[in-house]
Amino acid sequence: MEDHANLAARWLAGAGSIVALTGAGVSAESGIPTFRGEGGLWRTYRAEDLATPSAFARDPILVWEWYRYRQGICAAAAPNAAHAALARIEERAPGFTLITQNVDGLHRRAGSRNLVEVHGDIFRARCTVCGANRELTGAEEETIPACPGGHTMRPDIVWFGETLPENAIAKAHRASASADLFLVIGTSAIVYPAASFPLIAKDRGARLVEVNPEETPLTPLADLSFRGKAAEILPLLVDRAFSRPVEDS
Ligand code: BJW
Repeated sequence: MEDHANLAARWLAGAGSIVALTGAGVSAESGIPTFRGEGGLWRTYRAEDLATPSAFARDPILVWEWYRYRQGICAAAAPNAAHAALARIEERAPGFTLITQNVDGLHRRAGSRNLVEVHGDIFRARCTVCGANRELTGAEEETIPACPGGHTMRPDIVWFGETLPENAIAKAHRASASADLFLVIGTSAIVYPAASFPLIAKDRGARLVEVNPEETPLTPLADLSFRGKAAEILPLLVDRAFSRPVEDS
């Protein structure tokens, strides 16, 4: 672990273009449940009932109630040491791109700015008719928000079977294709197309570093795998990379 940490720190300090892909595990230590695994949302709720266009068409009140409940959890949560470490990488490595599957807003609250949110934002609603998009403050009275034209709005989230925002995909693809170091943090790496970004980077010769307490389908491809919590491992790597002079890799 010690040697691996030093090596990863050297790669971080020396890389010209760093990209990270994060998933629900990065927010686990902020108290936000993951989707799969122990305590995961999909262990209690069926995705088909809550996170698909047909679920919303069938019962928009149920879907909104579930998202309001989760907004409450996200609003009460605070960014953890992993979010802070990623924001610090951006300060030190200006070309850094952070691709997140998370909709909780914690990366932004931690200070990350070059951020690509590929699955949407739980604090926004989008009109199902005109596409109008607005922030939800939590103070709204109505269960189902409406746009100024009176049409039903939905959570601005990418559900199963839906395409991801075109701009986000293009930016994530571009960054992945030109990365020379790609960090995969706290994701089961089974949901596509997000899980393809590290594969694109690896294909183009990038080094792949994974941080996750569990193995994932990407583990066999990783140049280094850290089996641990993001909020413990990432600050360690970032401290080593940027707090002291680094020898050549
Ligand atoms: C820690 C930790 C700690 C714990 N520290 N780590 C190719 C093949 C087969 C199917 C498909 C395919 N391409 C597309 C599909 C269909 C589908 C898909 O991928 N399905 C797979 C499940 C098989 N993809 C889609 O439908 C996507 N759209 C699409 O592809 O459009 C084109 C198209 C249309 C029609 C047909 C075909 C193609 C859209 C995907 C949208 C995903 N949406 C969700 C829900 C959002 C709703 C919401 O938030 O309410 O996004 S699903 C859910 O999974 C959420 C997450 O962003 C996403 C990824 O999950 P994540 O983040 O990896 O979380 P977990 O829980 O899975 O993992 C947590 C990890 O953290 C674990 O590994 C832990 O070990 C770890 N961990 N504690 C570090 N402390």
